[in-house]
Amino acid sequence: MSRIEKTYLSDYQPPCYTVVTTRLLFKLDPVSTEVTAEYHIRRLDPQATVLWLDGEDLQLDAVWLNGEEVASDQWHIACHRLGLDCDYDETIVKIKVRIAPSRNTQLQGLYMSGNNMCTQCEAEGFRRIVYSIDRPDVMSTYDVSCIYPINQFPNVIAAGQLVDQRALDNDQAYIRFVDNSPKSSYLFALVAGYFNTLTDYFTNSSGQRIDLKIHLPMQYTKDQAVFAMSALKKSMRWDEQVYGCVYDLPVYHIAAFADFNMGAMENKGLNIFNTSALLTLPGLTLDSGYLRVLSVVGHEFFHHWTGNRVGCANWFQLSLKEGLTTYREMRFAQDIYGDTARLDYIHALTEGQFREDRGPTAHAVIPQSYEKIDNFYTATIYTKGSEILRMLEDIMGRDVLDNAIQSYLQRYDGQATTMQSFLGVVFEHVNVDRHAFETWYRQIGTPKVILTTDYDPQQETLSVRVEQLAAQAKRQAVYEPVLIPIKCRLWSGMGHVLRPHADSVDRLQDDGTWVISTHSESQTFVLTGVKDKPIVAAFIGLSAPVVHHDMLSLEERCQLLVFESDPYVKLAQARHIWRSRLSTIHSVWSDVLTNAVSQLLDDWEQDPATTALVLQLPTLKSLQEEGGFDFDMLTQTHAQAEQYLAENWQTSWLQVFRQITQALRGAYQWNKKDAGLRKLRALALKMLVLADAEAYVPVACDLYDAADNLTDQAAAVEALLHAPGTVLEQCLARFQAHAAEHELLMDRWMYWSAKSCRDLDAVRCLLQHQHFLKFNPNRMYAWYSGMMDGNYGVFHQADGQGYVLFGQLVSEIDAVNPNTASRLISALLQGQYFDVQRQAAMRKVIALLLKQEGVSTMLREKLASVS
Ligand code: HT7
Ligand code: ZN
Repeated sequence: MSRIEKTYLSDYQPPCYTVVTTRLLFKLDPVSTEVTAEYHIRRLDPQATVLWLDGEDLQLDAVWLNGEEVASDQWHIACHRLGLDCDYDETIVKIKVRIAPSRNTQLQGLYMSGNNMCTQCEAEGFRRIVYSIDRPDVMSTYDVSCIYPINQFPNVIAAGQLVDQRALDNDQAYIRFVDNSPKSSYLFALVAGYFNTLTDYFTNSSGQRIDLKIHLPMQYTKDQAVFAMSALKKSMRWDEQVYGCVYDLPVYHIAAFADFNMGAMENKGLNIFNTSALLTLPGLTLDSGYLRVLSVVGHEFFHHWTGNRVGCANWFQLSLKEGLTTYREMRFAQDIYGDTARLDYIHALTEGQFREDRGPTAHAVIPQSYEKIDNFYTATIYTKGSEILRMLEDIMGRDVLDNAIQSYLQRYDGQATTMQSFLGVVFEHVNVDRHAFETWYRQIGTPKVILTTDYDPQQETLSVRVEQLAAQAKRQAVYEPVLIPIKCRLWSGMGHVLRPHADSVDRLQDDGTWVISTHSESQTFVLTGVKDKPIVAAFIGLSAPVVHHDMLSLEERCQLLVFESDPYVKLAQARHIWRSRLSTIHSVWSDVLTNAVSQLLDDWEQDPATTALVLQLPTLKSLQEEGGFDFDMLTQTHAQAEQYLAENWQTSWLQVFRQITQALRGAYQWNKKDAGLRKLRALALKMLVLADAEAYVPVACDLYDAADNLTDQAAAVEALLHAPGTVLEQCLARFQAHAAEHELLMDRWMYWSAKSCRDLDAVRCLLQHQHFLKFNPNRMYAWYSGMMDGNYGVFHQADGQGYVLFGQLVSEIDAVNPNTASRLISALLQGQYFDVQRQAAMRKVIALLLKQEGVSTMLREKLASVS
């Protein structure tokens, strides 16, 4: 049984010893790599006499203290820690261990990806390489040498300056890198193998030349890294211009691997990427994938300042680097791609983070305790952390916020710090209720905001009453109000913007938007100068991470769908409409809704991407896991409503399809305009196939045949998912044949195959497929997303057999890679929204997994959250 040990924020103590310099020598060998670490240790706490070093899965060979070998009976190893008596102010500790990269299937520490070697040290992976003080507030310089078989690993790269490289006897070689700016151990990185390297350079604002190198395993051609390289250069320039953050190391390496637990890792000077977050080609990458690569490349680069140069004192502060970097990434994506990029972050919040808050693993942005910090790389830490900062844009203005962030970076450069320090700087720039703002970081759960309005035509005043409470009142006994900015715009019933008097609101803008900020449980704002009875478009741009309710009628919601230009308001209203209409078996449709749909389809050219999102029904998963539905009934009404949407507007869908096809003539280009058109055309095609399969399946097949890009192929396949007969199977077989060329295409094939399984036997069959690679995270997430996006009904079939099958799979994966298992399991943790029969079946599987011998700490922590 793995250890059960919690770490508490309240127990945090600064380190007793720190590491001044780290010298590492690797003798690289996939089967048995020898690692020697020599640390210059400095005592910080004069009372300390025992130096504790972290280590996991290491074979300890020898230890030296100030040049003297320590006899093995003097080592104390307990609970993954090595204790050494060390009653000195300055000490040189040398440690030799052996590790086995080829047996490291967890993908944490030093491991093999194919024939190449790479590292992943965040959060606590460095201790799987060598005994170390593996905590983020210990920062040291690194001097890294490697002896390696030159034929097996012709390229070996670590961060820092290359200071020596030579051939040795017996086909061995030696290389040495020195990184003199202190960094935390989780930022250490090393890669080795055969690479195709794309090179370029960037001249920073101080005139210094930075060499840029993207290293790809040999099976990938360099053209697949060209887009990422241009994204890197854009992020470097952008960070200089917006935040004054200059990159000043002589080289910036990126290496990509197909086996990686997350999207990418910001190791200082040597980022490591999942191939799925780096490689692009039109035939390989969806439109959404290009935006993801742009954002992830930016994100990792922005960590150079927010995370690497200014770090976290402990892992409870994870959102200090991840929330802030996600916020900067979003700003970058919006500046480069356009404001529509915001929609992805809104989606991550409302679909990912809100769901997390509703489930058993809900936690605060600054959690109070954890068992495995790896379980806390969550939507709450990243997305909610970012959205909390984004609120400050509407409270204090972007420029003031940017200045505050810059001051923080200057003040704490080279240090590992806390959220408190960051907020301390922010509150030097703005005068708001600090307590109510900081509550966002401590309190678990999504706030719910209820808006009620009262218009007085005589006085021309609008009273807006704002109440806030816990969205999940049952789970949150005490709710503390938080600071919430609400950005709004008023519409007349005729579609004109109504402007209140500027002195009755904050930040009244030319576009008619304004802000009210509340920090109490209930507050009423009185707006003056409102000339007509208004419809309030509230939370424009999603100005706070809350769920909100208003008292609008269906007619008013439909008016907002048509009048309002803000995509979030449109989406929120559409979601509200679909949700409330689908919750009854009575007719979903009414005249006002029908007219609004017609109008949106007539005006599709205004904003094709948002039109597609508004007219796409929310997924079964998203509706069910918000609560309030009988699953079997929802499945039925959802299918009926979609069918009606397809059939009733068949002529409009066809017109949209034809007009867009006309507009998209010419070779594929990734840009906002074309991507929006492709998105809406994909929906139109799906609707046409639903409405009349006989007529439109051939149209989908033609699109597939003619496509010069994956996005259009995807549009065809997604439409064919609704076709009767074997046409989809044939199409997928063709896709599979060419997907063999690239594992990212095989991931896509796996996604569609999982989506298209019509029963559990088909799922079982897929699990036996040669390309169902249980131990490759990308392949497993592809399968999982396919199941959840398109096959939710099979997974949740009433007899619970879907859960049993899934439980077995997760258990097998856990034995090899707990990180993947722990991420996949979340599907089983949302039982509370299902009927008792399904709930019981989920619990049974959870109980079984918990009892299993050898269940990992990561998975157990998640399972145990369902109590
Ligand atoms: N900071 C990176 C975190 C990360 C990670 C964490 C746990 C296990 C594997 C991991 N790979 C990368 C990602 C980022 O936010 O940039
Ligand atoms: Zn990050």
